[in-house]
Amino acid sequence: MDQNTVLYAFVSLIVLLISVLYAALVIWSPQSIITYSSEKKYRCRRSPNKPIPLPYIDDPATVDLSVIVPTYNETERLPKMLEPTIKHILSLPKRKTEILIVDDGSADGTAALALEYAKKNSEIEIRVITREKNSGKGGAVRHGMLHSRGKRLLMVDADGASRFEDLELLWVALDRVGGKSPDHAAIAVGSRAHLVKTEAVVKRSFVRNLLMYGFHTVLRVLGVGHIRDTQCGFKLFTRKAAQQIFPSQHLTTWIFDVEVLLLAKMLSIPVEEVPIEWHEVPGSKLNVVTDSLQMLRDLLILRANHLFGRWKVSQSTVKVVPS
Ligand SMILES: Nc1nc2c(ncn2[C@@H]2O[C@H](COP(=O)(O)OP(=O)(O)O)[C@@H](O)[C@H]2O)c(=O)[nH]1
Ligand SMILES: *[C@@H]1O[C@H](CO)[C@@H](O)[C@H](O)[C@H]1NC(C)=O
Ligand SMILES: [Mg+2]
Repeated sequence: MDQNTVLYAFVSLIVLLISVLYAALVIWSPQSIITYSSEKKYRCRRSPNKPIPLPYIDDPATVDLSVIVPTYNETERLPKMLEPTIKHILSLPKRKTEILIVDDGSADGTAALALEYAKKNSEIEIRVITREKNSGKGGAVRHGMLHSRGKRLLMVDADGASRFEDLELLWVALDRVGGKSPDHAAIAVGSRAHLVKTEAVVKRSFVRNLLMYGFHTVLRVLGVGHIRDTQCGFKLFTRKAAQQIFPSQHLTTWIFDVEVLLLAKMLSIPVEEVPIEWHEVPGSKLNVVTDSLQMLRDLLILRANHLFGRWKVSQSTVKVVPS
C-alpha cells in the first residue's frame, strides 16, 4: 500500500467516527422543551379554579423576590418546608415576595395541597403552576424562572433541606457582586462544600461519597471545577441573569444545575458561592445508581453539544413574547 492510500483510509475512518458520534449525539440529546398552553397559567387564592395567564421573564419585574419551588410527589415534605419559608417572608414585609410552586405532574395531590396553602395565606401571593407531564426538576425550575415577576429569583427544594433564613446570606452576596443595580446579571449559590469534612456528609453512604468525588472530577473536565458545590438546591439569580440563562437551558434532569452554571460562565456572569446550612431530609427521589448514570450521560451530552456548537448561548435566544 502506498502512503496516500493509508492516509486516505485513516482520514475516512476519522470522518466516519465523527459522523457516528454526531448521529448518536443527535439521537441522545433531549428534544426541545415543550410548554403546553395550560402551563402558562397559574392558580392562586384569588382565583383557585380559573387559571390566570402568567407573565414572561422578559416583562419588567413587579415584585422584589420570586421563590420558585419545584415539586414532585411532595405532600409529605412540602408543608414542613413552606411553614418556615412563609414565616421568614412575613418577617420582611418591605420585600414584596411571591412563591411559585411548580408542580411537575405529581400524582399524590401536591398541587391541591399547595393551593390550600395559597388560600390560607392572604399576605403572600402563592401561585401554583401545574405541569401536564413530569419533566424533571430542571424542567420545573426553568419553567418557574421563565414565568416569575421578581427582581430576584430564588430556586429552593421542596424538602426543606436548606434553612430558608439563609436566603439573607445569598441576598448580601448578590449585592456584593453587583446585583444591586437592576440591569446587572449576577448569581449567588448556596454551597455545602464546607460540610464535606463534617458529620452531615461523612454519615452518608460510601457509595454516595465515592460518586461525589467521581462527579467532581468530571466537572473539572467540563469547565465548572471552579464551583465547589454545583448541585445545591438553593440559588439566587438577578432577573437579568435569569433572562440570559434560562431560555438557553436544554437539560431538564438532575444535572441542569451544571448547564446553568456553564451558561453563566459562557456569559461572564459572576457567581458567588455562599456556605449555607443543610441537613439531609429522608425521602429523596434521587436514585444513586440510575440517576448517577443518567447524570454522566447528560454531562457528556452537554459537553458534546457545546463542542459541536449545537447548543450555544446567544442573546437572540431570549425571545420576546408579546403579551
Ligand atoms: N419538578 C420536579 N421536581 C423534582 C423531581 N424530582 C425531584 N424534584 C424536586 O427536587 C427537589 C430535591 O429533590 P430530592 O428528592 O430531595 O433530591 P435530593 O435533595 O437531591 O436528594 C425537591 O424540591 C423535589 O420535589 C421531578 O421529577 N420534577
Ligand atoms: C409519584 O406518585 C405516584 C402515585 O402515588 C407513583 O405512581 C409514582 O411512582 C411516584 N413517583 C415517584 C418518583 O415517587
Ligand atoms: Mg433533598
